Amino acid sequence: MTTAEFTRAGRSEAGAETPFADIRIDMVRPGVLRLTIDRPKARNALRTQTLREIAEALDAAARDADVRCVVLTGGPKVFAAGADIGELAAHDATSILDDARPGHWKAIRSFPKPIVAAINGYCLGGGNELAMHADILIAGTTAVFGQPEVNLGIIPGAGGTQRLTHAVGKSNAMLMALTGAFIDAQTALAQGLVSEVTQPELTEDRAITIAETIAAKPPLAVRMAKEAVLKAHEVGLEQGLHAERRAFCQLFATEDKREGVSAFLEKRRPAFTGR
Ligand code: CO8
Repeated sequence: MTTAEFTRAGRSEAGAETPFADIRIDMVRPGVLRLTIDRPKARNALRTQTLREIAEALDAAARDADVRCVVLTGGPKVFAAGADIGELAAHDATSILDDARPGHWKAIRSFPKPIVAAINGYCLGGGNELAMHADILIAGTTAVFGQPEVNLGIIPGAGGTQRLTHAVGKSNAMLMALTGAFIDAQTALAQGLVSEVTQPELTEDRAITIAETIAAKPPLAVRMAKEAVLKAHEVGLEQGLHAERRAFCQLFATEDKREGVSAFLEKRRPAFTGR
């Protein structure tokens, strides 16, 4: 995708903030796109438009070779307080069948490049489900995680029952989904929901540093590593090992593999091209 096409999807030529209504995107470092949910008055609640904008921004980023990794955040105060409850109120059992949001979630989970989430404050319901679409989760000490849908007479509807269970195990997931109880950042760390806990003012910086590291790696290897790790959640061991082996062998056909190995043997820094 050309810069001009990407601009039409929301990034200015200069890589500055975007005209989206509910999100902001900017190139925060070379190769690193930051996507910030920006509905502070509604605690970053994810209305359909918010999800659509996130999906559109990621779709454009997927096709932009300049983007190697995405940092997903809600800013310093709140990640996202869940689905927009006002919108949920307008649905009944028939209209929810034609809901546009599953399509947007599908686009988000199909994003092939790594996403690092920087989470401060409330990360609830659909917000926690969005965070779990990221590949690496970094939490500030103020982060609070929960799946409080049960309090509304519903259950998580964007993969929460599945991804949360994979992340924290059955008993911990049940505790959250059945009681609606929140957990703090340290508990989320202990349970394996997040990778690290930082001071809140450092959460984004830490996520950006990780994203920068990833952005400097050979993109094809990064993409296949993400795909292979996700397979561990999706298929049985035999199929997962087969997918890993296939990706491993494919990478032996890349220029980046030749460059990475040569650079190591020649004791120099590699120059990866993404081919
Ligand atoms: N939806 C819509 N508006 C919200 C939401 C929300 N999820 N959360 C907060 N707001 C709004 C409030 O209505 C309020 O608006 P106003 O100022 O106009 O009255 C404003 O944000 C500030 O909220 P509070 O005054 O309540 O702020 P507090 O700091 O006191 O409390 C909380 C923050 C704890 C986050 C509290 O607002 C709260 O409990 N929010 C609801 C949390 C929740 O139940 N989330 C789950 C929603 S259901 C869900 O996510 C289902 C997922 C289904 C699939 C995914 C689809 C995207």
